Amino acid sequence: STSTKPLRGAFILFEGGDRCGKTTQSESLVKHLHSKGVDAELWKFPDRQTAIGQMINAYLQGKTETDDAAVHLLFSANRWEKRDAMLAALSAGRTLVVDRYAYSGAAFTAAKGVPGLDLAWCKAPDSNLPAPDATIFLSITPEAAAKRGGYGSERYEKEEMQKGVARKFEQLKDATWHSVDASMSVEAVEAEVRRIADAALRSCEDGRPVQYLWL
Ligand code: Z5A
Repeated sequence: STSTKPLRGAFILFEGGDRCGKTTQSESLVKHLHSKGVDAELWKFPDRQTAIGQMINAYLQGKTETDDAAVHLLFSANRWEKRDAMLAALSAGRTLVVDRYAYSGAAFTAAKGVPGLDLAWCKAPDSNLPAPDATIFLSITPEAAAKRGGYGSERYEKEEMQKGVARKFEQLKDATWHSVDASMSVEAVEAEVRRIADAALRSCEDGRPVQYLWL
């Protein structure tokens, strides 16, 4: 075939701690892909628009108190409710650039240190969700992140929590994982991100099927 349309879109995920630059880099990558004629869309989790997302939003803003296990399952359900749309977009050839996903889900809950809610328990509800083709982990020390302004007012935006989350992310590294030094300039991070994204797109053009968590 002479068509250059990929068989399916790529699932490119951004993960990382507070102020690592996910918003900056995910928006920039989508613009870059559009400029190359790639059908791409930016998704963000939690998706605060849905009914479940509104419950999560109220929790993150400290307006409601929810049991730690229950809120973990809400974050997961917020991904499950998007699963069909995600698979449909990928198979229609649309590349999804996603800001946070199941790795954040597991890392943040496990970092709370609640008895029983260990990493294995935290990963279980997301099992069999579509897996990313590439996970771009924007790595930054709390010290470097601190230079980007103070912590926000949401529930997890505290130094101790962020340090614990970084340790959990470390344990979640898998074959999709690409760690990028996020303390570099925006342009230097962009260059690394584009290189990783290009390779992910090529692997999908070569027929890599959609993968599933946590295989
Ligand atoms: N959470 C969870 O518990 N369970 C789950 O399943 C999921 C999430 C999915 C909300 O996430 C919270 O939900 C989050 C995890 C938890 N809690 N925390 N922390 P969110 O994604 O909505 O919120 P966020 O992680 O706090 O994102 P953010 O505040 O939007 O940060 P960011 O996107 O990583 O950073 P940014 O806005 O691109 O950059 C921050 C600043 O640094 C900004 O001023 C930039 O201009 C600047 N910047 C960016 N790049 C650079 C470079 N390279 N150099 C210098 N300055 C830079």
